[in-house]
Amino acid sequence: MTFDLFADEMPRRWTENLAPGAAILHGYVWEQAQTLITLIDEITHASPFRHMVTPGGYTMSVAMTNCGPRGWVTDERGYRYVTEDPLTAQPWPEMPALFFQLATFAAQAAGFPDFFPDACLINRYDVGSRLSLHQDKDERDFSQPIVSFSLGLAATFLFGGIKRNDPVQRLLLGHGDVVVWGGASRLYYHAVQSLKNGPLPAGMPGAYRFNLTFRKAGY
Ligand SMILES: O=C(O)CCC(=O)C(=O)O
Ligand SMILES: [Mn+2]
Repeated sequence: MTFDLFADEMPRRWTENLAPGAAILHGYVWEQAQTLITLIDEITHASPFRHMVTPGGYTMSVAMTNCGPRGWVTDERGYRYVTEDPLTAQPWPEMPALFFQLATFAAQAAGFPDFFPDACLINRYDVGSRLSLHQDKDERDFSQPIVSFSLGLAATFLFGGIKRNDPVQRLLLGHGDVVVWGGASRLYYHAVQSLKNGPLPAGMPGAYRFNLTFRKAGY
């Protein structure tokens, strides 16, 4: 068996509970992955990936864009959600119906039946890109979970606790995996370790990992 075959083998669907309110739905969007990748390509024709700058002046190694009514941005003025892409001065591209549907189904499967995302942040990790330990706390409605899809190269996801220095679980997220965290773990710290090269699933335009996080910004 070659690595390429391994990358394209249909994974077993199973749920791994991480903490109260948090779970990995392994393989949950594997069957729709190629369509999701095509939709990401369409979105990024209208609102391209870009490397945003943190308020501290650091250029993020992860390239980002958004779709949906709200989009997460960072610049020297801070972190926030905005309705227009600052790069194009146009509204963010619409959230594809398939994105919305899969995100709400995944939330439901993880115990959050009323999820209604109004924002989808799309991250692109190149080999070597990473995301340092943080909380998702720029949303106004913490009763709604975060739903996160992984596509492409596998990554090590660190899932901690409510305090920055709580111990972290190291979890491998592969093509088609979904993580949901809400309820008691909605504000748990998390990170993505520096992306390594590895088996690339079919349909990926390059040696990347895409991550979609669905959020209820609630602005
Ligand atoms: O890439 C991931 O798996 C997590 C992304 C994330 O935490 C974020 O965009 O806030
Ligand atoms: Mn996050």
